[in-house]
Amino acid sequence: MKKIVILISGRGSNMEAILETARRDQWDSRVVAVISNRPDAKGLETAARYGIPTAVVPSRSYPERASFDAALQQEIDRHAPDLVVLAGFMRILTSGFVEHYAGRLLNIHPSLLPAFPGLDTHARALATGVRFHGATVHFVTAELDVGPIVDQAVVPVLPEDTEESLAARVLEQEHIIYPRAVRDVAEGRLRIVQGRVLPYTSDR
Ligand code: NHR
Ligand code: GAR
Repeated sequence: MKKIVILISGRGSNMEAILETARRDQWDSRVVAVISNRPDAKGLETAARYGIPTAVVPSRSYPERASFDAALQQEIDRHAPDLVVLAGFMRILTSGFVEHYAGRLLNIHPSLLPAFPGLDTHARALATGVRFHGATVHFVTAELDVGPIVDQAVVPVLPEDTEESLAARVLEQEHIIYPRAVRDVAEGRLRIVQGRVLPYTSDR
């Protein structure tokens, strides 16, 4: 049984998709804790409804990134997780933190990386006039939003789209690809080879 810790900052709909899928499909892996850097994150209540232990490590209370990351790492490691999942987690993490979880730290980013790393991805997609947009699940590395890609989903950008309508279309796909990716990584079905994510196969 693999142990998963989920980090959130807000609504937690991706977290809920993972909890719901894990329960429905009776995963062998288990979400052992949900941790937020914001005390007011709505996702904390959702996690509690699923009976998952929650904790807050308030980033506002730490003047330095390194001291926040150290406190967060300590809280995470109480659970000795096999996998740490960022789900709408809004704080850039220090290289020391990222290296501590190398190969077991996942993120979902709301764009088709390498397009639109960073924030405000839907507004930037609309402003750029791309015809397709989407979401990317990737391993987290020290450099922002460039880690090895686990999966992507594509959605069309429609002429009448607003930031909200586009975000909603992307989010629907996030809720499909993220639970699947989390399960595949937790259950050891994927490996990183020269910066690319490959399935384990019997013939290679
Ligand atoms: N940390 C590292 N080192 N590497 C990555 O790839 C990371 C990461 C931390 C978070 C998620 C990412 C996203 O999917 C993520 C990937 C926050 C920011 C940001 O600018 C950017 C990208 C992501 C998450 N955060 C501001 C900061 O100064 C704060 C913004 C806020 O609090 O609202 O940390 O998009
Ligand atoms: C999701 O769209 C996720 O991809 C994005 O924020 C939303 C969180 O929603 N993540 C980031 O922008 C990370 N910087 P959720 O809290 O309902 O899962």
